[in-house]
This record gives sequence, structure tokens and C-alpha cells, in this order.
Amino acid sequence: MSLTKNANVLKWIDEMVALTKPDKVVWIDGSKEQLDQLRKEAISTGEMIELNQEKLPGCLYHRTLPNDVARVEDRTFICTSKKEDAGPINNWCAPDEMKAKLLPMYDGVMKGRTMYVIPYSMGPIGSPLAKVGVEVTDSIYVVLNMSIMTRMGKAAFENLGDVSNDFVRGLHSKADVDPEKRYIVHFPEENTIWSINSAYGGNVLLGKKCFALRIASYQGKNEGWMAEHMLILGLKKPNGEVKYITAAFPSACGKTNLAMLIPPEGYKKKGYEIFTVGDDIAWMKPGKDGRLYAINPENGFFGVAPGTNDKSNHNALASARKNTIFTNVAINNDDNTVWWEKLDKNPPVNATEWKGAKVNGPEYIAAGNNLAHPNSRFTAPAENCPCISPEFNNPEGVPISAIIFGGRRAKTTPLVYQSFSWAHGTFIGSAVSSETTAAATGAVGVLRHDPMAMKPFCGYHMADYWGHWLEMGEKLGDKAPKIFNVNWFKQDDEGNFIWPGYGDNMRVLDWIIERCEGKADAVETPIGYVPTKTSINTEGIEDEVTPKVMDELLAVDKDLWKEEVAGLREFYKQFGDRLPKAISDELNGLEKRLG
Ligand code: OXD
Ligand code: MN
Repeated sequence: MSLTKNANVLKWIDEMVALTKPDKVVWIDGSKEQLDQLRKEAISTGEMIELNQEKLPGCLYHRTLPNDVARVEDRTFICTSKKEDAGPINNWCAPDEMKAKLLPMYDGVMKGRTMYVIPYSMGPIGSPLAKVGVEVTDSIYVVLNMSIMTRMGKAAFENLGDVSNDFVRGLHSKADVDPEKRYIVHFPEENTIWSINSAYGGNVLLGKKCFALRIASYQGKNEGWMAEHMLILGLKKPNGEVKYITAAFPSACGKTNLAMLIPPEGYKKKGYEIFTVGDDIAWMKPGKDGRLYAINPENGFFGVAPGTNDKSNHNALASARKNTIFTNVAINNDDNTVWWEKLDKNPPVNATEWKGAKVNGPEYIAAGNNLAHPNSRFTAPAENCPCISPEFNNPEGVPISAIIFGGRRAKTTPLVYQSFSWAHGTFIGSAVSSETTAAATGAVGVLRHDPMAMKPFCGYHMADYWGHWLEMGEKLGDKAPKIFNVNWFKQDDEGNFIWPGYGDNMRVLDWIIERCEGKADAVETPIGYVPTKTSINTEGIEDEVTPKVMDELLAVDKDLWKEEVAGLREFYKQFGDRLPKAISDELNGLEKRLG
């Protein structure tokens, strides 16, 4: 039975049914009974494995095919009617041509299968910043993940009403999970996403990267708001005041860890606390008071498991102890629990590795293998997070004081610096580059430009996107958040990280908030305001972060920066005359200051 009278939805569902020809159509109402039933069904077919229900209540395990373990950027397309609107760093195809290619693949693809119709809201239901999507899929794994990652079910339709056409249409079929026919396709002008031949999260949970970043960035440009690849955190000060920060880092560079940071002892004692609003995506819009407000459109965390442990992210681990779906991690067969690299120092002897083979964990690792896939994931409900913000469901969002950019850089980029202005901050965001990670297929550890951490996620021309940033800055004026850049990954000549990171990143957040309040000290350098040698609090880590190490962390090496400028000049060339003048002015200004 359909859950809505909205004629636009009903017409589109009819079309999708006529195209994919499922045996059965099931509307997902979001009820516990229905989800329990689907869990049972997925366990009975082997699609999901039930984990130890005493140690991990409500937790399930899923394994994807070895050819389907990460986002496929080379098969991801932005199909705008004009090629130039997709820009030089998106794959583009004319909408008609792409449809002509994909329609035969979708034709009858759900024969013998059930089509699940998933209504969902990105953002708290009733929020002026929230938006509705409907995903049809032939995968229970998708339904169960969407039930964690979004506000899913009947209530989302109530938000849409009976007449609105403002919903994003997502069509997914795992088809034959054939990598040669895998496509993740966006039609921003039609609010439409088509995904086929994948069953891996980032390619199939269409509310996430496809809607909340690619389609939403396009909507945001047209409607005067911003969709960003950013975490959102609240920093509570000893006086009880909470300041909110967003931060954009490329995939698998520690957004989830920063969002759930536990402050060092000294800070805790003084009364500092960190609250998580979001770990991956922020939608931001000017509020009535002229400040920039952010919501997290998601309702859960799709986090990278390897590297997550009690020290790196206690709160993420705690979030993934119940009602969580694990994908492509290893199983400890002794007690039917999960394991991944760096969870602890005791890989299970009686293990099943991520592809499904029974192995001796320690021996398997010693032979150079991974027990869990490097991009294996946990899908955990936000409500499980011990430090979830009391404002998580606030429909108005939270006011942002600071925006942070960052990436993995062994050299060049100091621990932290502040931009001179919003335009300079936009330039800094446009200039982000980072060493690649396992979140996408392709080589790992290669330096690539990843502007605002949005390279794989911007749904339109990247230079126009920078133009939109500049316009937003003009609109916000002196109420605009201050913009910073951080680098937790600086290395010495032997390749050791020289900043402790994790909880100690609190020290940098502290400096950032104090800068916003006009308190902390900084020196003006050619690249921006860098902390003075003593303005980052190192109490408790003086042995590790000696004054000499701090010098290295804060160094601005002019020769390396001149190379950076040359690299950027080359990078910007592809944007031609669509590159905003303010960005090239900033680059010229930097070059001049470097002398
Ligand atoms: C993610 C990603 O899954 O950025 O969040 O790849
Ligand atoms: Mn991400």
C-alpha cells in the first residue's frame, strides 16, 4: 500500500515499476515491525549475518563482493544538459545519452525481486533546512542502512505533503553487481540519481554522497545555501558557552575522529567538552540573525572501521556496540563478534577475513594481508553516540563560528593557520590537496587536489562552486565564520608523525575558538595567521611536542610554498575563465607575499 497521496511521487514510482518490473513493491513505513521482518528475511537468505546478540545487540554483518568495496569515482557521472556546467573535474555525459545507455540495463532488472520504496528526510523532519528523498532499491541491505543513516519512513512523506514536487528521486538496483556495468549517475537538473551494479554503501545509500552532497550542492547554489563535506562539532567552554565548528577533510582523514574527540585530561578538568552534531556532511544556511547555521542531514555514521579504537575514537566504538551494521570487517568466530586492523593488538586466531575465508588472524596478517578491508565500515545510529549534541535534532541547526579545511600533508602545511578573510579562506579551501585513501578505488597515498574535500562530491562546475562560496561570504559579511586550515599529518624526515593528533587536536580547536574571540596570539605570515610559538597549549605533552617540534609544526617554508603556488597555478588552468577573479587574486597575492 502506498504511503502518500502525492501525485508526483506516485507517478514516478509507477514509472520505476514499469521500468524495472519487480515481482513485488514494498513501501517502507519505518516501523520496527517491518524492519524486524526485513532483518529476519536478510538473515535467512544469508545477505546479512546476525552477530553475537549479547555482546553486540541488534548488530548485523554484511559482506560485499571483492570488486565492490569503495566508491567508484571513475564511474560516477554528473549529467547536466551542458557539459560546461559539470566542469572539468566531474565525469560528464549528456542526460539523453546516459539514459539511452542505462535504460536497457534497468529494463526488467527487478524481475523475481522486490522493489523497496524508501521515503526519507535528510535533516530533522520539519526543519526548514531538511529535504525529502525517495529511493527505490532491490536491496534489503540498503533499506536497513538507510533506516540508520536517515529519518526514514512515513514521516518523511508527511513533510513533503500531497502536492510538492521537491523530492529527490533515487533509483538503485544491484543488478548483477557487474563492475563493468557499474554506474553512479546524477541528473542535478531533474533531482534524480541512478545507481546500478553496486551494493557498496557510498554508491547505493543514495541519501548520502549522491543526494546530500552532489545534488544538494547544486540545489544550494540555486537556493542560497551550502552543502559541504564537513563534520560539525560543538565545543563547550568552562563557562558553559558552546561554540560550533565545521571541518572539511577528504575521505578517511579523520572527520569522524575529530567530531567525537575526547579532550585531554587538563581540558576535561577545566570543564571543556566536545559534542558531535555530524561527522561527514553539513548543510548550512544564513539564519534570521545573519549568522551561518548548520544541520547534519544524516541520522547515523557510516564510519571507516580500521584504525578506530579506544584511543583514536572511544565514542565511535561506543556508538557501534548496538543496532549497527558492519560491512567488510573481519569476524571473530570464537564469539561471533567483529575485528578490524588497529581495533586492538589481538587479531582473532579463529577468524573469517573480509572476503569470507576462514583464517588464522595473526598468521594471515603476518603474511601481509588485511583481515578487514581498509575501507570496511560501521553504520551506527547517531543516537548511540555518547557525546551526541543536545542540538542534534534542532530544526534550526547550530550557529557556526569557525570553518576548518585540512588534508594529509607530510610537509608544507603547518599544524594550523587562519585565513586573512573569507575570500582568502575560500582560496585556502580551493587549494586543499591530500594524499589519497582507501575510501575510493585507485592508488592510495598519492597527492591530489581535493578542493574543500569536495572533489568527488561537487555536483556542478567547481569554479562556479567557489564563486558560490564567495557570494555566501559577501552575504554573511562580518557575521561570516572565520576560516582556518589544519594538518594533523606533518612528518619528520624519517616519516614519523610529529603531532600526536586525536584528543590532542583539542589544543588546536582551543586556539581556533580563541582566535574567533580575538584572544589567542598569532603571527602574520605569507600564508595566513600562524600561532605564535607558545600560543598552542602543550601542557601535558611537553615531552613529545618540544619547542623544537612546535617550530617544525608551525614552520612556513617559503620554497615549499612556492612549489605549492606553481602546482596551484597549473591546477587552476583547467577552470579557464570560469575561475573567479578573487581566487586568482588570492593566488597572486600569496605569490607576492612569498617574495
Ligand atoms: C565517506 C567518504 O564514506 O567520504 O564518507 O568516502
Ligand atoms: Mn565522507
